[in-house]
Amino acid sequence: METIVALATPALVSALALIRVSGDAAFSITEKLCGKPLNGIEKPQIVHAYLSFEGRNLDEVVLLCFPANKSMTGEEVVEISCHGSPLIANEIIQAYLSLGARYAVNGEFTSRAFYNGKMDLIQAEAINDIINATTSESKNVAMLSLKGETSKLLNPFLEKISAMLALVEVGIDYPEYDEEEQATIPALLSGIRDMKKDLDALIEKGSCGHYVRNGVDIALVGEPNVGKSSLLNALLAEDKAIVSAIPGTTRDVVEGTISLNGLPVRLFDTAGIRDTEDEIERLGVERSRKALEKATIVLLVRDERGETEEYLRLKETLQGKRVIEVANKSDLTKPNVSDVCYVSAKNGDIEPLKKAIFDALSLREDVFVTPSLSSERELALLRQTKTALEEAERLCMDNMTLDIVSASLQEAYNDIRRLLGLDATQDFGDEIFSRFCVGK
Ligand SMILES: Nc1nc2c(ncn2[C@@H]2O[C@H](COP(=O)(O)OP(=O)(O)OP(=O)(O)O)[C@@H](O)[C@H]2O)c(=O)[nH]1
Ligand SMILES: [Mg+2]
Repeated sequence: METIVALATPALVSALALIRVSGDAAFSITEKLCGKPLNGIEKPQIVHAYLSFEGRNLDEVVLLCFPANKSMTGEEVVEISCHGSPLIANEIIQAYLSLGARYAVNGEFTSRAFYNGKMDLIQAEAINDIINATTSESKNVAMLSLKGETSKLLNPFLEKISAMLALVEVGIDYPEYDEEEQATIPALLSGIRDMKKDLDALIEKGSCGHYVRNGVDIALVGEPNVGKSSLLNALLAEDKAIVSAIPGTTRDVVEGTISLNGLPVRLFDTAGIRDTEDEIERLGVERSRKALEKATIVLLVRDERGETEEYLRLKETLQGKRVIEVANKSDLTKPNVSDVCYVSAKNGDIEPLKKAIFDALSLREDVFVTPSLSSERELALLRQTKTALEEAERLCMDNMTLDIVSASLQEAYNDIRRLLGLDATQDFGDEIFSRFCVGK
């Protein structure tokens, strides 16, 4: 493979920078720059060296040299730890480019690892998740994927379907065989139904895992002065938004991020919604409406006045959204309605709201500590697998022949292989890895 090079650390002044090189000529180009023999290295080795090119000293570096059979990409890899100056890093990269390497594209190191069979697609995607995770919990779950724990969830499906397909084959090819060794429609049907149940559980868990992986957007909406900004500040434990007794204080959307027991949450405090003559406030109200459209959960906030006409009107427009009704200023009233979350932003009494958010997402504790198939790609393929199984179930019920049922089962089998990235084409992989950054 062509030799690729990229800076793996940010192009900023720092203590050290790391440059990564991978490909057939990784060792031979490095030899030219450091003047030390590297070809023939059989296990990972640390080499101290001075790099120079065309008579110029580049830097004193530490080289981590991995032979192809012991590297992350499955090719010769050299990781150059140099002094953390963008200038030095660039000079080293330019020297590699002059000697035949080319600059890596996004995610190319990981995609090579994938195509060289060093990891499956779920593991490769986990690398991106680990780097982008914003809470320890989401990072820990991504680590499970990297270790292959998530991929393992799919093995029982592959095993069950291939066992079924094998029995069907026997039935089609050797109809004279013992009944016991052949697939029968009732046996297939029960196997398919069991798998569908397991798949449903996987999809449900994955949908929750999706929130842990990607976080949720939560918008605070309500009439002016009910305490939305005060609630935002209480949730963030920080005086981020301006609070005042004057209705119409907040105009722009104010954003903040928190980890809610490990769940990454992006909060959007918005302008109080009301009809107004004030041009700036009106623009603010428009932004509030946009923010609530995007939100996964809407916190519909009211105060001690309870359900006002405007509140009910707003509630009406939120049909079909996940809404938590929040009664703020509970220090001024006694809770008297169920299904409403009583809080006091002023006293910092917001625990019930945190619980309500978890409940609204049906989040169980185990999604923070166990693997799940939770990316959009994974969930889409799981749903596709389910459709294929449903089709197989329907064909069984219609008493179709084994070969027809078998085609749907094969479809389900292929979907699961696709989940793992088996049989992936180059275009398909390029699409996925383009979301990575250079150097990964
Ligand atoms: N007693 C009491 N007062 C509160 C509470 N939360 C907020 N307030 C007061 O209510 C007033 C309005 O609070 P804000 O947080 O600015 O209300 P808002 O909904 O953001 O208002 P707008 O930005 O104008 O839409 C302020 O005087 C707050 O001190 C609470 O829990 N209890
Ligand atoms: Mg406000």
